[in-house]
Amino acid sequence: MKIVALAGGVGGAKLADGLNRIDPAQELTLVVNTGDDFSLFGLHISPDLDTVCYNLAEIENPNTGWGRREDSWETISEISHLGGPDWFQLGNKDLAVHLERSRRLRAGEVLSEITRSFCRTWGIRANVIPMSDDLVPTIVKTDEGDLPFQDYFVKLACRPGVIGFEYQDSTQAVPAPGVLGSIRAADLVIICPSNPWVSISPILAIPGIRKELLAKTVLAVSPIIRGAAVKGPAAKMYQEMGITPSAAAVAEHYQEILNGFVMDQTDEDQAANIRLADPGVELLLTDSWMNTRQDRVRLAREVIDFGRKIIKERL
Ligand code: FO1
Repeated sequence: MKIVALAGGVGGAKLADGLNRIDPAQELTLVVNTGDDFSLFGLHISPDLDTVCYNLAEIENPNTGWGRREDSWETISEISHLGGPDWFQLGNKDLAVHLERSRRLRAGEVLSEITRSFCRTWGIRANVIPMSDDLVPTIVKTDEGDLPFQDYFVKLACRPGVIGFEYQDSTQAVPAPGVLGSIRAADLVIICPSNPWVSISPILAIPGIRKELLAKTVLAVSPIIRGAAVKGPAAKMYQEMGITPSAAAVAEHYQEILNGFVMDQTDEDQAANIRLADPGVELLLTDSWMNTRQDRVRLAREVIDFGRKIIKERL
């Protein structure tokens, strides 16, 4: 089966990893958020691309989910000692990736080519593509003003109250080569349990992507369980924008493009609301926690089986 998954952040990377490990192998393309890309020390940093790739290559830091396993911190410590910016924790191995990516960008390669080359080196089976080779920085509109995403997320630890989001320059951006084609050819599109506002909406803001999805069987997995985000500020964001954080709120977020929705079995009380708001959407209630690598594969398998069932019914 040809599968496209949209992903960003640690939750998204976990399911992407599960989908990549399924046996027998599926033809998997991962379209990854780059709205959180930013520049530091003159380097181009792509945290979500790296988080997805590190998880697929099993070289991720298992404690944080982002950054590298068994990394060391001499460079950032020395920068800190010199009075430089030390708010974004860059390990030495991770820094090598940003240095080499930035060198290649300056030499004229585009992000999607560089990503393909890195994935070959890391032995990654799936086709990993950034949503765009163009810069589309996410701006968080807050009660303390407009903030670049990493300033809001890391420097200010998500403290400012969120008013809204801007996916800057998205209207002029072009999907990276292979994004639209892989969606067009896909049997199933899976929206990973990533933050809807800052991981998935930036992808949907790239011209052409949403339109392609309307013609597809699309499933989303809720990153919110019992009103709280599994990781990160998604629930806080919903709350501050006046929406009760819930699986139902996530389903509503994607309503226009959704055929199926996967939510945690402990959220059964949400099911009726979702069915009422969108009678066309099919629901799968399951254990959606991914604490171990086996959990990732189990959930990925369940999501794919659910997708197969919906595809059959839609024929
Ligand atoms: N997140 C943090 O909360 N603090 C950090 O210092 C930090 C460093 C970092 C370095 C490399 C990388 O690839 C990711 C890193 N992240 C850090 C995570 C990142 O900011 C977020 O996970 C994403 O941008 C949101 O999906």
